[in-house]
Order: sequence, then C-alpha cells, then structure tokens
Amino acid sequence: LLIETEIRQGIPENEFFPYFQPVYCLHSKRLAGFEALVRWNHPQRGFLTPDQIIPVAEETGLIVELDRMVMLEACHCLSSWLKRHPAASDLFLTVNLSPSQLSKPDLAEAIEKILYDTGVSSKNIKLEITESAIMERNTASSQNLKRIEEMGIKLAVDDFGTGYSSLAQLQRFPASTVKVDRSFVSRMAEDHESLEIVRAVNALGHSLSMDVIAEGVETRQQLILLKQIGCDYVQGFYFDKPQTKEDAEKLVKMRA
Ligand code: G
Ligand code: G
Ligand code: NA
Ligand code: MN
Repeated sequence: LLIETEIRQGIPENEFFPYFQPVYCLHSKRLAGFEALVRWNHPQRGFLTPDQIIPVAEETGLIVELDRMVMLEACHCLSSWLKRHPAASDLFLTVNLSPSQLSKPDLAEAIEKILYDTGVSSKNIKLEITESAIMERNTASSQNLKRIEEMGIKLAVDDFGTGYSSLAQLQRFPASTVKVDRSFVSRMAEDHESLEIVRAVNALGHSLSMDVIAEGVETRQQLILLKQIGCDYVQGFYFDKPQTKEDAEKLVKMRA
C-alpha cells in the first residue's frame, strides 16, 4: 500500500498536525474548548483529512504514533495559548484516541509524558473514545483507564448512538461527557425519530451525570432544538470549521 509507506515517512517529517474545531457552551454562550482533528500536509497529494488518513493508519498500526503526535502538538498549542491568555485557563482540549490505543500497555505513561513535556494540566484534557471502543475491555485497557482517571483526565464517548454498546457498558465506562453523533443532529430538524434520539441520548447522559456535546451542528434550527432539549455543548459548521492553530488562538484571545 503506497499510502502506508507515505504515512510512515511523513511521521518523522512532521507532515501531520492538528486543526482545532471550537466547542461552545450553550449555558454560558462562550467558547468552552476545542477538538483536535488531524490533518496531513502531504508533499505531493496536498492537504488530506482524517477520512483519507485514519482507516489506513488504523489498519497498519501507525495510528498509535500518529495519535500521539497529534496529541503532543495539540498540547503544545494549548500550553502556549494559556501562557499568553491566562484568563482562558478553564478551556478544554479534546483529543481523539483510536480504539487500538486503549490496549497499549504504555498508553497512560505516554500521555503522562506528553502532559509533563508540554506543561499542560490534566484538567484541561478530554480524551475522545468512540462508542464501539468502550466495549473492548481487557486487562491492559482497564489499567489504562484507571491510570488515566487517576491522572485527572476526563473521557468522552464519541459518536454515541452509532455503536452497539449496552447501557450497562456505558454506565461502567468512566466518561464525563457523551457526544451525540452528527448523523442524528443533521437529521433532527426534519426527522422526528432523530430528534427523539438526540433527546434520549441527552437525557441518558444527564442521568449518568455526564455532560452532552452535540456535534455536526450546521443550522440555526438545529441549534434552537438543542437549546430546548437542554444540551450542554455544541460544535459544528454553523459555528466554526476546524481551523489552524493561529485562528484558534484568535478565538482564545477574544474570549479571555
Ligand atoms: O475531520 P473529519 O470529519 O474528517 O474526521 C473524521 C473522523 O476522524 C472523526 O471521527 C474524528 O474523530 C477522527 N479523527 C480526527 N482526528 C483524529 C486523530 O488525530 N486520531 C484519531 N484516532 N481519530 C481522529
Ligand atoms: O465525530 P468525529 O470526531 O468523527 O467528527 C469530527 C469530524 O466532523 C471532523 O472531521 C470535522 O471536520 C467534521 N465536522 C465538524 N463539524 C461538522 C459539521 O457541522 N458538519 C459536518 N458534515 N462535518 C463536520
Ligand atoms: Na471525535
Ligand atoms: Mn465524533
């Protein structure tokens, strides 16, 4: 596979870096944080997005290194933003963690080192794990989750509603946040059942003491419905696209 070789070569060349998509709080109406999303500045193919990168990276195991690079760079960015804009010290950064990371015995240690090296506090970090990954529990993943919790890092269940996890698995998983999958959000204004699914996921999250992020918000009507439902956070093209670290910092500065 050509692209596998290219990913392998691109990692030490620093061709991978994060974009940042703003997340807004519906209660305070302020910027609450950012999700880091990988981008690839490929020397021949140009600018590539996660759907062109993640599947191959996962198949080849290169995702482990890639995720860690993205987290390191995103934490570097957050660290310098907070140094320059200390009033934004409660901002959160969510970083995606591929399902396969969870069973790597050195995951917790690697995360600890990234936080130490960048000077980022664990309280500013959320790790996003997809709903389908929370079902994969083994000794290594349980130990990782325990250590991650002990460090004070929060967990978010990503793409909720698309996987097959049971409510019992969600209850046992130590997440503080649930993200409603954008497929439901995108249909909620036209499709009654999607609207009811968003309402149900929001209620479920709240009854398990989790906060709820709706992703993929693209219209004003979706926003109005999400406010009525009582959703806590929103992210999507209606507000902002994923953006460069420079543009993201402008938002941090304006907020502070
Ligand atoms: O940005 P885009 O919509 O193309 O992202 C597609 C998917 O890729 C999203 O589900 C997102 O969670 C995932 N993703 C984006 N960046 C990363 C990353 O750095 N690591 C992992 N594992 N997944 C990512
Ligand atoms: O859930 P996940 O982490 O897979 O989703 C993040 C991806 O969704 C990113 O790649 C981002 O570019 C994309 N995205 C963010 N906001 C929107 C939106 O409002 N609409 C659509 N279609 N995609 C979005
Ligand atoms: Na995500
Ligand atoms: Mn998601």
